[in-house]
Amino acid sequence: MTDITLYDYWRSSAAYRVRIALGLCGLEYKSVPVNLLEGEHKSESYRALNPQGFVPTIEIDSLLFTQSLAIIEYLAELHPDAGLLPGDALDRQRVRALSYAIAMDIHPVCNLSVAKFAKSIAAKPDDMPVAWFHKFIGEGLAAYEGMLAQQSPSPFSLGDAPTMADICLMPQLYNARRWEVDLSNMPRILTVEENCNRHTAFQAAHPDQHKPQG
Ligand SMILES: N[C@@H](CCC(=O)N[C@@H](CS)C(=O)NCC(=O)O)C(=O)O
Repeated sequence: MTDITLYDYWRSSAAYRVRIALGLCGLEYKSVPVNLLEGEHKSESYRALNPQGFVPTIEIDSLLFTQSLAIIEYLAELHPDAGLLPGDALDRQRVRALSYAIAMDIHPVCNLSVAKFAKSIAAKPDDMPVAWFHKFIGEGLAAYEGMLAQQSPSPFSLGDAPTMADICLMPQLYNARRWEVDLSNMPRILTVEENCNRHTAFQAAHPDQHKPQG
């Protein structure tokens, strides 16, 4: 892999996942910002790259890839030593289950366009989006905590090193904190968060490092 361009938005959880994965694989990349608030992801030129009109899109050696988990699994196959997915089939299943609990069950209902539409038809629009995010992020993360509690304690979501599960968890926690979701009853998640926060790949991918200047 020589030439990598990430179509990115600093606060996008899905793009943040891919930034972490690239860091864990030790891959350098060029970032092209796509401003979601200005609707750039719905433009004809961006949809030519990603027909779904979502970020991220990644271009690797002139090939386009979409869907953050599919991108991460592709990177995992090309860079098995990065440990994004464990070598053992049972552990891989566990990591995927944790990852999907966030990426497929929490994230889609908290997407910008979904929350905006929900607000437009809500009986109590003034409660939106806070009540919405508190419910779906709070319940979803409580379930993730329950999944961790079924396993023996470990520094990361599964084992002693970060995997795709932590890559999905950290952006979701960033959002949870942004919306002030109560995480106090989630000790296993808080331990994982602390360990990820010490890791350079997670630090470098943090939205604060990718926020537009000025
Ligand atoms: N399943 C997709 C989801 C991508 C996605 O939802 N991206 C969000 C940002 S985190 C987006 O582009 N939202 C734009 C919108 O909702 O209009 C993936 O994992 O790549």
